[in-house]
Amino acid sequence: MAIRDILTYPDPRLRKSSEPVREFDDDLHQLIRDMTETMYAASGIGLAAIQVGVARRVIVMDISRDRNDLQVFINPEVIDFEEGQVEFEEGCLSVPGVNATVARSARVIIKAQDVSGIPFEREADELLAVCIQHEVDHLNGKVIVDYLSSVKRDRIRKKLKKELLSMENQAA
Ligand code: GNR
Ligand code: NI
Repeated sequence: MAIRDILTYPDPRLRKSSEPVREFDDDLHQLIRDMTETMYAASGIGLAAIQVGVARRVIVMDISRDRNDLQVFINPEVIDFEEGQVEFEEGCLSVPGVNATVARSARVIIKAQDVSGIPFEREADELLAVCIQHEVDHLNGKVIVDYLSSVKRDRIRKKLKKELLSMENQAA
């Protein structure tokens, strides 16, 4: 297992739309193990593959308090958005130090495949519904700053770009 680097906004790779998984092979399972380790190491509740630079439709998630309830969704789709919205203050491991209040469906039906490719459906509400919609956004190249005004988004982009440059200069 290995902890992988998490890409940060405005890295252009975070804008890519991820491709469906077709082969449920060792490579996929290795990716899932690395994503899981990376998510736990970063104290996140979810991670999409594109956040570690892999443009595949893979999500890992653990919203449990004890951090012992891993959920994996391959090729997830929201097949039904039920009525009613929730507003939640969201964070993102790819946009460090930023919170954005996002309104999303309070209850959704998810269709996905498990690590072996077996399809399943489940209903999600509360934090699970918020998190899965956040992760599906990543698979479609969308990040939480897109829910902010363009003025705020620009400010965040400049700040994070500057931080990234100073980190690169320190490393050099
Ligand atoms: O760790 C995370 N916390 C979080 C909090 C509120 C709403 C969504 C999230 S997901 C985020 C991890 C992450 O960036 N996943 O893509
Ligand atoms: Ni995120």
